[in-house]
Amino acid sequence: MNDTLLRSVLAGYDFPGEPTSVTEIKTGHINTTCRLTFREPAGTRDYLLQRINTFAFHKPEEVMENVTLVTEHLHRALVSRGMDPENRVLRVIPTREGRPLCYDTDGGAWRAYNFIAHAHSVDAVESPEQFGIVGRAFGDFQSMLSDFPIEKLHDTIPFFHDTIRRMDNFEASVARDVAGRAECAAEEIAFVRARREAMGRIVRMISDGTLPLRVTHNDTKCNNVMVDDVTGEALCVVDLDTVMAGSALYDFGDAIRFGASTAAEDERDLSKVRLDMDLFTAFTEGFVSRTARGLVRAELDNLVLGALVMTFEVGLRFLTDYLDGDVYFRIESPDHNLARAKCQFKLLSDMESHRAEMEAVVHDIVEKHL
Ligand code: GN1
Ligand code: MG
Repeated sequence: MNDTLLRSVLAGYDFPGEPTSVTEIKTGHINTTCRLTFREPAGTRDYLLQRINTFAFHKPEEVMENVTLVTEHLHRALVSRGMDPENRVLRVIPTREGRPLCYDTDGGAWRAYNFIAHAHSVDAVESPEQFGIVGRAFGDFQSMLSDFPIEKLHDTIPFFHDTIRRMDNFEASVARDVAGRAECAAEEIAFVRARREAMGRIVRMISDGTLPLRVTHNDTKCNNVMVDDVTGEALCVVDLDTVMAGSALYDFGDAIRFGASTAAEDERDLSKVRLDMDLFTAFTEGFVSRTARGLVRAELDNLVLGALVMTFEVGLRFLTDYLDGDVYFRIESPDHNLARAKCQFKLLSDMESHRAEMEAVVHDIVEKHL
């Protein structure tokens, strides 16, 4: 992290106390995040400072309008449920001028949040119980925002989960082949093309009104839930930049894609990549127990489709970025995006062969909670 830039950002805030440390947090492929520690008379206090990646988010002001409205709504929802919102919801820390964003001397856009204390997030789920907790957390998130005025939300990344548009962009990238990589990805390109029709179903069901639009998180990886260091209970859902109007299937599906896999998102040994049915069942139970009554039948009936489509879509995005020469996702090796795509497609193939089992699990859980 660049010290001069950081100093110019810190000067924009009125943090009480003396800064004692700045530590970069490396989870996340998009934004740059760090933890700031300040010494105060009564002890130390931490904040989360993040630079918003404006290549991904073209209008950071709109991101912060969404985040402010959503966090205020969540705060009120927690209070009305008799919960203490402290440490359970992000709070935007305003700059000296009272603004939600601070621009550094290079024009980079930064924002600060309260730091969720005595908590951590998990990149790999350790047990079905733990994933059930994550399921309840995203289910509660969905239900606490069910009365949020959706028309107030900006599309921070337009067409974010528009799988059909993403397939069109992918075809354009294959045709351009700017990095000369299409030949190395021939098998994956064929894999995508074979699923073009099937994977457009959610978008079509939204357009024809079968699926309603809801306030959705849109990036429901398990590491976006902070859990209590001691009790393991979920405290706070974070990474709210992509909260937009979307389908509940996206949130269910993306959580399964990431958390119910037997391997990391970029595992290269594909023999290790499968869907773990126990994890799938535990998350479904958690999520559906909190949302069943708020969702319509078409949503409950298509949760499994959500898992398939989200796995496909992220794989497609990794593959597209590989073809484009790695312009979007942060990578650690030249073929990282291709490895990620292969891993997602292996997971999707496994889901396709266990689809009937997945449908049966969802069916039983839904019936139980309706
Ligand atoms: C990105 O914020 P982060 O790094 O958790 C991406 C998600 C992908 C995810 C894949 C704004 O999420 O859409 O699902 O990587 N976020 C954005 O790991 O594009
Ligand atoms: Mg994210």
